[in-house]
Amino acid sequence: MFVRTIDEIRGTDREVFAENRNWVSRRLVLKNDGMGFSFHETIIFAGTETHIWYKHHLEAVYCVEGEGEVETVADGKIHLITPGTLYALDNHDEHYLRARKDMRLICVFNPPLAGTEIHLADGSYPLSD
Ligand code: 9YT
Repeated sequence: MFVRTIDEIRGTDREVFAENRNWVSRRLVLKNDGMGFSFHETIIFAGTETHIWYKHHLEAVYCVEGEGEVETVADGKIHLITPGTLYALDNHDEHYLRARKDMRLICVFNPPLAGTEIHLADGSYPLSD
């Protein structure tokens, strides 16, 4: 087994900032850990809107702090995100993520991220191989 803390990850290549500084992702479990998923703590900064469309990944997102909303593009539905709420992108759903307060989110990706991915212009991450 292994044990890791967020504090160990700060300032390493497992800490990735969005190019537009909308969020920071601290990646506790990655592909080369061999778990079959990756596991991240992501802070979405207050006042930001991020277009996301994971065409190659499934993602589950669990809010532990803060407040925001997610809007699915296909139907325009807006879901409030507060601590204790999980949303699952089980259909590669294109969406907008907006934070009213800094949101602390626990995110799980299948397939796992390799580590250094940043969002492409279309809101996706590339497949790592
Ligand atoms: C919720 C979400 O997908 N935010 C973007 C960053 C992503 N969670 C990541 O790379 O950790």
